[in-house]
Amino acid sequence: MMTIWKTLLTGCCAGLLISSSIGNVHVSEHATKTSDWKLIWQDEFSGPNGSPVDKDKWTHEIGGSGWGNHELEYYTDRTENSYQENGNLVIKVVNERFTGADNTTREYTSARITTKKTFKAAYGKFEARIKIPQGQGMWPAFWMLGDDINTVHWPKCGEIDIMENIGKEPSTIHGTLHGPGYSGGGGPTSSFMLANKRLFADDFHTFAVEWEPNVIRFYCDNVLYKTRTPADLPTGTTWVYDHPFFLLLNVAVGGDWPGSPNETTVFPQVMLVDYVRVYKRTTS
Ligand SMILES: [Ca+2]
Repeated sequence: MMTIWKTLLTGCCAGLLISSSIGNVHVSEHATKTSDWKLIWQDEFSGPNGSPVDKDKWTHEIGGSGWGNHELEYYTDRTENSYQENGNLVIKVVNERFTGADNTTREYTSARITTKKTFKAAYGKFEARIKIPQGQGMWPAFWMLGDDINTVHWPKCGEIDIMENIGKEPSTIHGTLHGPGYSGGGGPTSSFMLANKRLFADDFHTFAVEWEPNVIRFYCDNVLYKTRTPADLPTGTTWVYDHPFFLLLNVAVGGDWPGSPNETTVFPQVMLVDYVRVYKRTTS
């Protein structure tokens, strides 16, 4: 059964918009070969330990508005919340009282970075290797938004959620599409679950989509777990995945979908990102 949370557009940025449906995972063979793809953009996060994210590649989104999902964190651009270390991007979730320039006070801080100003692409393979945080209330995500968000607005710009996890489901990640008329529960969503109750937070895993005209394929650890086409959209709605999108990485705390942290949640939490790589298809 779908569960729906409505996301509002706040300023220049859309929040996460989620629907959840844990069902059977249909695993298929890889649709393409590695040699079909040429690397065109990457961040390996190999800067000096403690250094901030590369400003030529990422921009911070700052604020504690709740991001349309009643989230509890304040996103900052401080190196307390995001930095490079040992070849990884670290997004660190801290339980601390923080008041931002907008006078909003939150009890948690975290980071949300985007390539909105620095990189966008239409079609391609978009992949990240990530070790997610854990605990009730955590909501890490690797996702994309249409670059026309400021003109046509969300959800018409389109949203591709390559990986989302909520702490209460430590063995499951979700891949979802959202667009006009399917911004809520109508957004085609699917899940990938680790076997034997293994936890995503215990290891690095790769999360990817292969996005081509009229098809988006979702992968976890190189396993194709869902293929989406316009036929999967609700009747009368439009496939909006035909223009450039940009990337986002963030860890939200609380909000309508994951619920709030509780006494079992351990802070600080970190999301480690070994790399983000984008490929263009070289074959047809
Ligand atoms: Ca790396």
